[in-house]
Amino acid sequence: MPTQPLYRKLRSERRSNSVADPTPSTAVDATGAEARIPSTDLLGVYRMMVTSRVVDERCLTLQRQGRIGFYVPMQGQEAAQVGCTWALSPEDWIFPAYRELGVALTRGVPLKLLLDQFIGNSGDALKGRQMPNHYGYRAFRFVTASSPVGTQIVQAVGTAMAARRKGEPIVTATFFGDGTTSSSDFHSGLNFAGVFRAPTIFFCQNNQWAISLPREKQTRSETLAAKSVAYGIPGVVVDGTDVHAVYGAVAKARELALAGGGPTLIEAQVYRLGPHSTSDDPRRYRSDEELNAWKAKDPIARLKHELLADGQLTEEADHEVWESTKAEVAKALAASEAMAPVQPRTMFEDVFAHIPLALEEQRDQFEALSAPGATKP
Ligand SMILES: Cc1ncc(C[n+]2csc(CCOP(=O)(O)OP(=O)(O)O)c2C)c(N)n1
Ligand SMILES: [Mg+2]
Repeated sequence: MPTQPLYRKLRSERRSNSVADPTPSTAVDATGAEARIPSTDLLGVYRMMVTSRVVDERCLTLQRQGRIGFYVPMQGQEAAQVGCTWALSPEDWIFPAYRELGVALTRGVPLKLLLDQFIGNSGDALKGRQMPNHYGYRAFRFVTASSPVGTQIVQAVGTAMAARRKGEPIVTATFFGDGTTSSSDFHSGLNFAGVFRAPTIFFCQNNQWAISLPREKQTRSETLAAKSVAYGIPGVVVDGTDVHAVYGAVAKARELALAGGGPTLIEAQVYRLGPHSTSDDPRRYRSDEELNAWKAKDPIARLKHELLADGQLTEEADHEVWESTKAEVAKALAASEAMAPVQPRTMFEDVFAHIPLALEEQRDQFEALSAPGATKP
C-alpha cells in the first residue's frame, strides 16, 4: 500500500524533530538578559506598568463595592507581565492563566473591553458567558483565561506545533504560576514541546504562593526552571522585578524558538502583593514581614528610579503619569458602567448555525414572556 501523503509528512517532520538532534544546552540560573528594552520604549513600558497597577487596584475596590463579581489581582507582577509581552510579536499567540491583566493591556486589549467583561454588560465580547475575569480576545491572539491550572500549557504547545507545521513565523507564550509546575499538564506540555521542539515560551511567574501553599512546600526542586533539565530544554531564572531581565530572557527564548531550537522555560521570580483572588484573605497564611520585604522590591519603583536617574522622568512627570492614568481608567469605567446589561435573548445565539426547533420554541416563549405587559403563566 502506498504511503499516504499525510503520513509521509508526519514521518519527515518527526525526523527533523528527532530527540537525537543536539538539544540546546540547559542554562539553569543564567540571567538570560542579553537584550535590553530600547531606551526609547522605556517610558511606554513604565506607563503600561503603572496602568496595570491602577486598573488592578481599581478592580479590587470595584469588587469590594459590589460593582463587579470577582477579580484576580496581579500587583507585584507588573515587570514580569509587561516585560514578557513587550518582547513578543503581536502575531504570537498568548495562552494566559487567570492573573494576566498586565499581559492583556500590553497586548493592546482596550481597557473598556476588559471592564465590559468584568461587569458582564452588553459590550462584553463574551456576552456574559464566562466567569468575570476570564476574558479572551481572538483579535488580540489572547486566548480565554484558564482556571483549571495548567490547561493552557498543552494548548499553547499544540498551537505552536501547528504553527510550525504551517511554516508560520510565530511562537506561543503561556503563562502560569509556581504551583502549576506540579500539575500533570505542565509535564505533558513540556515533554511534548521538548520532543517536538515546539516554539513555545513557558513563562512561569513564581509569585511564591499557590493560594496558601508556599513555594518551599510545592516542590523539592531547587528552582522551578531546573525542571527544564528533565525535558531537555533550556531553563532560566530571572528576577521578575527587573523588567530588563525579563525582556532579555523572553527575547532570547523567542529567537531560539523561531530558529527551530524549540521551547524555553523561564522562571520569573516575583511576589503576589495582593490576595490570591477577591475570595482570599492572605493575612491568614503569610506574615507582614514577608509582604513588606517584597514591597521594598516593588517593580514599578525600581523602573521609576532608573528613569529618574537617566533623566527620562522627573517627579512632576511621574505624578502626571499616575494622574492621567487614573483619569483614563475612570473614563473607561464610566463608559462601561453606562452600558446596558447583556440581553438575556443572546443566550439563544451562537451555538447552532441553524437553531433547532425545540430551542426556537423556547426562544419564542421567552420573547413573548419578556414583552412589555406580558402576563406570567
Ligand atoms: C486543576 C486544578 N486544581 C486546583 C485548582 C485550584 N487552584 C486555583 S488557583 C491554584 C493555585 C495556583 O497557583 P500558581 O500556579 O502558583 O498560580 P498563582 O495563582 O499563584 O498565580 C489552585 C490550586 C484549579 N484551579 N485547577
Ligand atoms: Mg503562585
